Amino acid sequence: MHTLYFIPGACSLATQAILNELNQESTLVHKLEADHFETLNPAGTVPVLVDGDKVLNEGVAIILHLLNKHKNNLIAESGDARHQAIENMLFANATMHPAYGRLFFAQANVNDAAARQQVFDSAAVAINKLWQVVEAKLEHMPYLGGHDISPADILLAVYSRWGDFFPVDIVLGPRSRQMVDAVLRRDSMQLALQREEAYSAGAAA
Ligand SMILES: N[C@@H](CCC(=O)N[C@@H](CS)C(=O)NCC(=O)O)C(=O)O
Repeated sequence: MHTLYFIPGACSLATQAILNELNQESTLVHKLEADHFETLNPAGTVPVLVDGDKVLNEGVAIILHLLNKHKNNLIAESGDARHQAIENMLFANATMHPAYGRLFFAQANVNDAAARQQVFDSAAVAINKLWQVVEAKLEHMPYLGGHDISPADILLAVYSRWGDFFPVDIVLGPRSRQMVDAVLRRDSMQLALQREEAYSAGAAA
């Protein structure tokens, strides 16, 4: 049994989708409802996963922990294909995620509207450039992992939803759009979204 600390729509959504892909049960706890969240993750970020007596931080490390533990078709067991899958996960988590992070940072910290829009626009240029990198990676295959979905596809699909919160034009190429839509339609993601919604509805009731 796992406990996943989350924020609705945040990158913890990818962790939950992966738990669902692996048919692993999880209890969700909103970060703001956790007792002393900083003892679970001093950095203050989600996802945090508690798996038995282990407290795990950092999205990619959490996903690798789950993939090592549970048999799956999401990542190759060894060799170049595994290396490529990890590289793609880090491209998503350490390159694309921070690029979107600039939008959230500007929203929270730049008070002057014109200056804020300028930061939004520059961030969007950088994000669009990275989506072009994804588009190139998908030239010969539907997913970053090849014919089948991989963890990096799930991470990128979650981040792709964040552009909607800001007055920016984030442009995904047609192959990236197709990949993202396929990931968002999957049962694992639909269930994750429904559980986040149900949690929020329960909290509001
Ligand atoms: N590299 C970290 C990034 C985590 C991160 O930035 N999470 C964001 C949400 S996507 C967060 O928790 N921000 C703090 C907050 O919103 O309270 C990871 O993958 O775990």
